[in-house]
This record gives sequence, C-alpha cells and structure tokens, in this order.
Amino acid sequence: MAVPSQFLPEESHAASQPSSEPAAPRPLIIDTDPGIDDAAAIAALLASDAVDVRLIATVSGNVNIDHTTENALKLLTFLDRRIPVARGASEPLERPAVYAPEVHGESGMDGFDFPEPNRSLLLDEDAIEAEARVLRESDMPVDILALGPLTNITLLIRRHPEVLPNIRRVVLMGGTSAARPEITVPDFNIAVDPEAAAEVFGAAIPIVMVGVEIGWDARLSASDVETMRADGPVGAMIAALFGVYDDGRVDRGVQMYDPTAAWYLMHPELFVTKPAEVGVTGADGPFDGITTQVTFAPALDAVAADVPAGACATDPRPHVDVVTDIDVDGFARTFVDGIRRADERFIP
Ligand SMILES: [Ca+2]
Repeated sequence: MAVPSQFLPEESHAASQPSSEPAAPRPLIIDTDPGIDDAAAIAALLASDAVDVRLIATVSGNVNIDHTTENALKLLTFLDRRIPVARGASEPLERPAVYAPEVHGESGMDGFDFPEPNRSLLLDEDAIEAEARVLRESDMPVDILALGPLTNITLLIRRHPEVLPNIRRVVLMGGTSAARPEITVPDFNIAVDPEAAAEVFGAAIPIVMVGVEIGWDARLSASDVETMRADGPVGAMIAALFGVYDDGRVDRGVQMYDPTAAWYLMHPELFVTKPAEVGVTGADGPFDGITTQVTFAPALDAVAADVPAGACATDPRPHVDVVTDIDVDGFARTFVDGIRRADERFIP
C-alpha cells in the first residue's frame, strides 16, 4: 500500500545538502503503548533532527489498545504532527493482557485535557503490515524503538521475515541487567508478554536493551519539571502528565523509563553499553518475577582470541548491546532542552 497523500512530507529529506550539514535524520518506527513516559519520549523524538519518525505503531500495554491508539492520536493532534498511526496487537501472544492504570491513569494519559484527536492519521493497515511496509519502502535501514510489550515486533518477525534485513536495530525499553533491591517496579514491558520478548531476543536482529535500572536512575527533578512547565505548552503538557504519573510523586524525582530508550537514538554519547546474550526468565511464575537473564560477553579481544585461526568468519559477538550506565546529569539537561525544542517548533 502506498503512503496516503496526507502523510507525504512537506519538504523532501532527500534534498542535497552541503557536506558541512549534519547527517540526514535516521528513519524511525516507534512501537508504543502511551503511556505518560511514552508521550514524553515521542514529543522529544518528533522535535529531534537525529530521527525521522515514519510511523507510530500502538500495542496493548500500559492501557488497552483502544486507549493507546487514541492516546497516540491525541498527542499528535496536540503537537500538530501528521505522522501515521497504526493499531497493533490487542493482547499478548499467549496470555491475558495486564495493564498499569495505577501508574498512567485510567486513560493512560490522565492529567492533561487533550484536544479531540485527528482520526484521519489512523491507517487502515494494522501495525504489523504498516511496519513491514515502512521497512520495505525505506531507502535506508530503519531503527525500531519499542516502548511497550514486544508483541507487535514478534508478529512482524513471524509474518514478514523478508523485511528483517531492513531493520537497523531494535532499541527497546525493558529488562534488567542489574537487579537492585531498591527497584520496586516490575519489569512491565517484558513481564506483560514474556513469550514475545524471548522471541525478539532470539531473533537475528541487532538489539539495544535499555533496562529498568537505567530509567530508575535517570530522574528529572521537581525543578526540571517546573522549568519545562514554564517553557511553553508542550513542556506544560508533559509537566501536567508527570503530575499524575506514578501517583504524582514529583518531589522524589520522575523516573524516565521510555525516554531513556528514546534518548539512546538521539544522544548515544550519554550511554555505556556492553555486548551480551539475553534470555527471559520467570515466565512460568508470578508477574513480578518475570524479567531478563543477561549474560555479558567476555571482553571482545578475548572473544576474538577464542576463534581459531582459519575459522570461518562468523561474528562471535552477541547481538544485544545492553546499556549499563547513563550520564544522568546529561540526560536531564538534554531532556529539558528536547522538550523546549518541541515547544519552539510545534506551537505557534
Ligand atoms: Ca511504554
């Protein structure tokens, strides 16, 4: 299916540019379950010169698929962005849906009075077909940012294996490589659909995993939130959502789970990663015990030394880069700047 005319870009990104100009933005699909922290991540991505958002695909997660799809449309309407939205999986692969209204409110984006959504942004295609089409039509490999359960990504892998070479990498928020006792939140995105997560981690695609401990550390202070609120309507919208997020306990800092994964695409210099193999554990037990099993690779030199001379040139490195650290101050500073950029660009 061709891109409907209302989504054609207002100006072509293919225009030739002097070599001193920054690199062209990388094409990006956002697979998401908005969700308050999803909304903050999406607003910043849409204002960034680093990425070109081609599609927002929704999935059941923080709230049901009707709400996540409606929320994506509401957010785009508020920001006045004509990005196509495709509705995705309404439940996990093999188990009933689990939601998180206690964190995001009943609608998933409680706390702000959004305008009526522009429903012409919603595609007839489902999320899996839309993702496959965007991958097929792109002239360069596409990043996928997965901010919810991995149900759609697994269905894409099953239904359209021919487009997988066009995935540059899947950057996902979920899992943990450093379970710490003070982190009391369940690993929601993995635990909601552990069968899907296991299939994605086992697929032959590059993955960057941003775990819950990274979002736990990367907090915005109450003062950061007040700065955003004063900066303009987008900042005020984000601050209003944060006012109800996770009981609205802004005074202790707002934990930024999904935005940290989004930030890896825009500011990779703020992150440390290590190659690893990742599996999923606890899927036969209680929800709160389902998470990732991360096995870090030996130092790459040691891995290379294990390959006998003359062996065939198989890349011995694991295919998941797991984020192990984030520059917390740099994240908070660039977050406030990123939302300010959305205010400057989107709101007249
Ligand atoms: Ca999310």
